[in-house]
Amino acid sequence: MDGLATHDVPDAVEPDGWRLAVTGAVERPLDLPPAALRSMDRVRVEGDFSCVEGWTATDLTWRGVPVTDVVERARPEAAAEYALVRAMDGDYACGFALDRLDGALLALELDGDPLPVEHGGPARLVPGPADSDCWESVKWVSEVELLTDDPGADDTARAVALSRLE
Ligand SMILES: Nc1nc2c(c(=O)[nH]1)N[C@H]1C(S)=C(S)[C@@H](COP(=O)(O)O)O[C@H]1N2
Ligand SMILES: [Mo]
Repeated sequence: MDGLATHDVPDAVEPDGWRLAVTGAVERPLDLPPAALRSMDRVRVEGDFSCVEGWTATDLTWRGVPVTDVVERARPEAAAEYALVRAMDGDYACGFALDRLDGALLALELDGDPLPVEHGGPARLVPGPADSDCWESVKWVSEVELLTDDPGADDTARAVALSRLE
């Protein structure tokens, strides 16, 4: 059984005092402390994780809050169709059509322990069962911004992640 690769944690990542913001095309913007997320129903997602770099981590068990539950609490506007998931490491942000977040988790635990900062703690987006790219598993999530339009060039995740390979 192989685990996740361990990458450097960028200086901008600051887990102390972490909160999760839900912003943009919502009626009720949220700024949630960790205790608020821990008080929500949590679910488990199991599976392997592969990076385009050529490695696979097998049999991971993530536990956390469904992203859609968090988003619903902010009451998205009817026109909201996309989400840009931002992270603490600078301009890292990954865009999703909202229906792609069905089944996605805001993971707070990995294999029964609090998610270590090396692997994206306090919270990491774990995309649902549909095919996803490794850079869509956003570590150090800080904000979910709801959008009415495709985020286009604001979606930096692929470019930033690939620039960090090697
Ligand atoms: N915020 C953020 N999330 C990220 C990345 C990143 O650089 N920043 N890299 C992505 C890539 S390319 C991979 S393969 C995985 C690596 O996860 P790991 O460090 O837990 O192995 O995180 C993904 N999520
Ligand atoms: Mo990756």
